[in-house]
Amino acid sequence: MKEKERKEVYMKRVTFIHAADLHLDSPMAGLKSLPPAIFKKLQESTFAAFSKIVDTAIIHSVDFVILAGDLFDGEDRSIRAQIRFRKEMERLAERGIPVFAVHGNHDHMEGQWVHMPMPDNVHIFSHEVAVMKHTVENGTSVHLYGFSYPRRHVLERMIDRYTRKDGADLHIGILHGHFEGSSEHDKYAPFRLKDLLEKDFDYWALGHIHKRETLNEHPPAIYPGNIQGRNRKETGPKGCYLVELTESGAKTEFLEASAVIWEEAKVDASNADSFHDLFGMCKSLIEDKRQNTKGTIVNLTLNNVSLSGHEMKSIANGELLDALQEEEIEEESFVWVSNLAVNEKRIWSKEKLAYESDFFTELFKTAEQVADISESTLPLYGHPLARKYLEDLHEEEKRRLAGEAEALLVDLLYKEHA
Ligand SMILES: [Mn+2]
Repeated sequence: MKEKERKEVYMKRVTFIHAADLHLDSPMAGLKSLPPAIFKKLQESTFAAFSKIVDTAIIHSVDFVILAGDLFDGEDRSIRAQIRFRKEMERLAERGIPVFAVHGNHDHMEGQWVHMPMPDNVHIFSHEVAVMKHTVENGTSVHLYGFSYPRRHVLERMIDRYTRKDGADLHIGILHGHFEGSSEHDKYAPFRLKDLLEKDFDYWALGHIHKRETLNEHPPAIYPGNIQGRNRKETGPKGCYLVELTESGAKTEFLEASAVIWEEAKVDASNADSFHDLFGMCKSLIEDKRQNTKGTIVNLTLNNVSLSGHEMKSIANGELLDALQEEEIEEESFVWVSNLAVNEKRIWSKEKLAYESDFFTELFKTAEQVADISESTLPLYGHPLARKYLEDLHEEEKRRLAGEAEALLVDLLYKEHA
C-alpha cells in the first residue's frame, strides 16, 4: 500500500507543446489578387499563429516545446523570419521554457542563410539522429530523439536509426517524415506505423504532413499539421497539441492558432428563384462563417442553380462574386469569398438517361473508367514551363474534373438529343 502511495506522489509527468511545419514567412505566392489588407494579414499569419502558440506554452506553463521541422518556409531563412522566431524564443527563455527542434526539408541545413544566433533555451538537433536528455522541474527525466535534414532530399529510412536509450523516465521521438500511406507530400524519411511502435517510445512528435492526423493513440503518434493554412487546399482550423505525458499514458488536446482560416463551403440553391434570393443565401452563409478575431477565406460552390437566362449570365460574368466581395469590410474578422463555382441544376437524370438509351449507358460506363485523367492533362503537365507552376492533382480533384467533364458532355448531347 505504502509503495503504491509513494508511486502516486512521485508520478512521472511532463507537459509540452507539439507543433510542426510553422513555415514562417511563407510568401503566400499566387494570392496577390486578394485585397491588400487581406493579403497583408495572410502574409503576417504564420507569425501571428506562432506567436499564439508561444502564448499557449506560457499560459499553460509547459515544461518544454517541441517543433518538428519546417520552422522556416525557405531554405534561405529570411532574416525577418529569423528575427521574429528569435523574439518568440526569447519570450520562452524568460519563462525558463526550453525548446527542442529539428529542421525539415524546407529549412534544411544545406541552405544559404545569414546565421542568427538563438538563445540558450533553444536546442536544435544536428543531421544525425541523436538523443537529448532533459529533466523537468518535478524531477521527471525525458529522452528526446531527433535529427535535422542535412539537405532537402532525405530519402533514407531515418526511422531505422532511432534506438531507445535507457536512463530516462519517458521517451519522445521527433521525426519530420513521410508516413507511408499518405500520398500528397514528398516521400522523405519514410516510415510505417509499425516502425514507430517497435521503438517502444511514449510519444511520437511528427511533422511534414500538413493535414492534422493522429496515427496512433497509445502511444500517441501525431501529425499536428501546419500552424496556418497557406492556400485553399489547407482548410480548417490549424494549430498545435498540448500534451500531458505520464508513464501510464498521455492526454492530448488540439489548440487552434491560425490567424486566417481557409474554408470550402457549399450552398444548395434549389430554392433560389431569383438572383436576389441567391445573393441572400450567400450572405447568410458568410455570416455563419464569420469568426471573432480571425479572418476566413471561402471557396464557395453553388449547387443546383436554376435561374433565368440573364441572371445566369450575370453570375457567369462574375457579378455575384463582385457583389459579395463589395459588401465585405476588410476588418479583422473578414469573410472573403475568393472563388465562386456554379453548378447548374441538371435537367437530366443519369439513371433515366441510362435506362432510356444504350448510347448514354455506354457513355457513363466510359466516363467511370476514365478515373485516371493523367492522359488528358499530359499536354499541360508535360509542358516544362507550365509544370513549374502546377501542383499535382489530388485523387479528389481528378474525380471532380472527370465528373465535370461528364456533366458538360451530357449537357451538350442532351440538348441535341432532346
Ligand atoms: Mn512542411
